Amino acid sequence: MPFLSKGCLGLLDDVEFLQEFHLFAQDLHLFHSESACRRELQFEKGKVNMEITVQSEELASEKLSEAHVTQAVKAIRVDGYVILENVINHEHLDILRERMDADSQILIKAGKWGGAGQLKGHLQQGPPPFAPYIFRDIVANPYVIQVTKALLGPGLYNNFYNGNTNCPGSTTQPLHRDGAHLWPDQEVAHPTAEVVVNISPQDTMEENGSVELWPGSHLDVSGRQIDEAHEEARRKIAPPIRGTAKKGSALIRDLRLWHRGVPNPSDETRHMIAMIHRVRWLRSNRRLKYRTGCEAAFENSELDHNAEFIDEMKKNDYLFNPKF
Ligand SMILES: O=C(O)CCC(=O)C(=O)O
Repeated sequence: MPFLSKGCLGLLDDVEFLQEFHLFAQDLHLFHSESACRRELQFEKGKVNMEITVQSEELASEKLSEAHVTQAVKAIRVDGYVILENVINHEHLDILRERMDADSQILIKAGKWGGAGQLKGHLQQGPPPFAPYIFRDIVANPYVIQVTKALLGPGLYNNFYNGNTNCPGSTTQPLHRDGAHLWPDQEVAHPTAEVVVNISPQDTMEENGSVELWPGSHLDVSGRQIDEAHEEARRKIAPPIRGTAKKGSALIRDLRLWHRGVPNPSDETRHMIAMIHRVRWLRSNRRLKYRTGCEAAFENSELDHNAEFIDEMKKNDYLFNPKF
């Protein structure tokens, strides 16, 4: 069983850990100076674009400009999310969408509702972890990794490859975060240590149930449960927006950002692949399983894919028994 990992899983010695933690602490300082500017940034909102369209020169060199990296990192730190547009080949997305549509029907037929609250109409649905459905511009997108590396530092690794499908007739999920703050009872939030990378194989918008996002809520240091009073108080500060994104985009969001699935009024399923990039020193016992034959998509990447390639995979196991 070959592994594709540079050894992220808790193998740091103490000195290395302290050095990295020191860098994180420096980041914390920078982060709070930036948070202090949050009001001004909101005031200037028209000028602070949460959506970055990757330009032809950047595509040619497979590298974002420094200005775009800075803008993306700042957007995630301050508002909790950014959308990189024009970074994924549409043909790849079409191939994936066709297969994922068919997979949704299998889960729907089995009544296997999932995601937050396990409500009817929402599926916890991962993309097929084998060729020909693994694409480098999805699992190892260089523009996404440039941003997540700038945010999380070298040695970052992926800890998730699954997703959420919002089906026609779905209802509203409970408002939630995908992960808590690393330390409980903080007075101020720590910098981003994990981000979710969401990629949809189609345009996402209100009309097909794009995810609801609550800007800036990743900095809210209250507990994991979000009750109605808290929701209403937050709405007055910064109301939710929708994760509207063109096909070919990647939405990168702080794991702590409040969000939820809302009704999909269309007659088509809306898929949303999810990966989770983590700072190197967060431990994980999980290795992500892919079937042998798709290794090339993961090679020469600055992201540690934390991947294990296996010869045998039971039919539909990735749909019914994803191991988180
Ligand atoms: O599908 C969506 O729009 C959001 C799903 C979600 O956040 C969840 O199930 O945890």
